[in-house]
Formats: sequence, structure tokens, C-alpha cells
Amino acid sequence: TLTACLFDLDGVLVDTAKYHYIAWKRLAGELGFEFTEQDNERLKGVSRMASLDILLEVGGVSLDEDAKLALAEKKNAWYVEYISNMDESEILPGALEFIQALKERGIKVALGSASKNAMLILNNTGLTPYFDAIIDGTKTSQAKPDPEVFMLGARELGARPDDCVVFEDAEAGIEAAIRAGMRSVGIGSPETLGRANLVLPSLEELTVDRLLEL
Ligand code: B16
Ligand code: MG
Repeated sequence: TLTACLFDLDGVLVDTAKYHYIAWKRLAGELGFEFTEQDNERLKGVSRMASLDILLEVGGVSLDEDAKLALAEKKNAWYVEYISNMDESEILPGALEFIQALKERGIKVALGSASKNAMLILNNTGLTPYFDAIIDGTKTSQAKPDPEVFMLGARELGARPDDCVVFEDAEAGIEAAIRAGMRSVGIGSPETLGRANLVLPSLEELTVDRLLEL
């Protein structure tokens, strides 16, 4: 059976990767190196500090922990400024309609995101009221591919892992779902998300009936 759906945020419900990118690129610029869109692909679904480590590796820069914390804070301040202007027009195609259809069928909905800024994004896009549980980077101690974020979501919804489906755009997120004992739908390309039970370009292509067949 299917009683609960757990959604990743960036890349599934909204495209905040573009704002992360301009903030990281700005930081790289200050540090004196280029950071390309292709480099940015490696940051998707990855925590803030792990993202910074990848960025510094790209630039060939090594710093102590205090300097890294200061840079992460600087990047985040820019990022928060960028996402402060988001509104409901930035919800990805089909996402809101799909969540509404789930709720009409009595299926519970949770967020499972690595972001510590998830509440700001959900509030600005008007998505907050649709969630029965919200698990974000402020509530977890282990990053995906650790299953913690999805296990916490299922627990808060009172759902068994095998009654849950996870929606993810990152390979580490699909891995987390598998480790949690949940089914998953990959949003993106089958090349990277091949381990998901189903891979689609966006939520626009999905109906609740098709999901129930998984
Ligand atoms: P923050 P998700 C992730 O969101 C992003 O994909 C990733 O690029 C970002 O570094 C991470 O959140 C942490 O975000 O700096 O706002 O805490 O895909 O897990 O919804
Ligand atoms: Mg994501």
C-alpha cells in the first residue's frame, strides 16, 4: 500500500539550485577562481559544508575550519537574499497539482530536504500548508545518502517505510530512500537516477494512479 509521499525540495518542488549556483559562483569569484555550471551539478542534494569542500577543491584552495565556516555563512547570506524574492510562480511544473491530488486521495505528504532554509522557501512559495510533516537540514544530523531524513519523516507521519514513496532529483537521495526501505521516484535523467523505481523528467508526467502501481 501507499500511505505517504516524501518530497525533496530543491530539484523536485522548486529550482533553488540556480540561486545556490550564483551565490557559490560569487564566492569563488571573491576567492579568485571560476566555478562553472557543470561544477555546480556536484553540489545538488549535498549539504552546505560539503558543498563548500567541493568548491574549494575545484579552486585548489585549502583553509582551516573557522575560515570555512565564515565562507559558508557569507555564501548563505547571499543565497538567503536571492531566495527572499521567490514566490509561487517558482514552483516546478506539476508539483502543486500532484501534491493536491495526493491529499485528495488521503495520502500524507512530508518534506525531506537537506536545506536549512527550507521553511523560507516553503513560506515564500505558499507550499507550507500542504505538508503534514517537514524534515529539513535543521532537524537532521546525517546527510543523504544516510536515510535519516526520510526515516524521521515517516516516523512523524506514522507511516511504515514500505508504505512510503520518496521523490528525489539527486542520486544520494535515491540511495537514502533505498536504505530507508522505501520506493522512490527520480525526477531528472535515468542516467543518474537509474536505481529509482520510476524516473520522470518532472512531476507533470505523473498521476496518483500510476504511482499506486509502483
Ligand atoms: P542550505 P535539497 C539541498 O536541498 C540542495 O540541493 C543543496 O545544493 C544544498 O547545498 C543543500 O540543500 C543545503 O542547503 O545551504 O540552504 O542549508 O535538494 O535537499 O532540498
Ligand atoms: Mg534535491
